[in-house]
Amino acid sequence: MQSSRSRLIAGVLGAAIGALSLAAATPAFAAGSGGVTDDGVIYVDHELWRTVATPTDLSHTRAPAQSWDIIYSFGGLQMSVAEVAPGDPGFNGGRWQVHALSAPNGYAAALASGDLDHDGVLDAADEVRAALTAGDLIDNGVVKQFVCTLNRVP
Ligand SMILES: [Ca+2]
Repeated sequence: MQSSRSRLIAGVLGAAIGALSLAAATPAFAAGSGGVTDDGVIYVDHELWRTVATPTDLSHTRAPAQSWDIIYSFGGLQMSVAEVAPGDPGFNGGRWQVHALSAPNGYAAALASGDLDHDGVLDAADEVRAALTAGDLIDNGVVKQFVCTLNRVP
């Protein structure tokens, strides 16, 4: 009797913790960051891609982490950067986890440590990771999950 009560309490606590983490992910979406990028345009490996159709918000699903690809969102500092595009090895069919980035030392510092090809913008995932490694970008975690395909901008 006692142990089944303990299991019940553990289950309730687990559900509460799950609800809390979902709540933490919700405000950015509710605040109208619904567009991942300005104009739905995004960098992948130094090329511009455009999001297609209306993104489907999947913030409340519990898909395993490995079935998502990452979009790095700069919160208006520059266009977002995705780590893969359709056709790339490991592309998960347009299932995206958006990570919010911030630049604690300023955007110029992030560029200085991450803009590996010196074209004035962080336009590839390896450039974003270089700035993250240098500490000039901070990954504030997942703020949104959705499904949306990408088309290359001509
Ligand atoms: Ca660059």
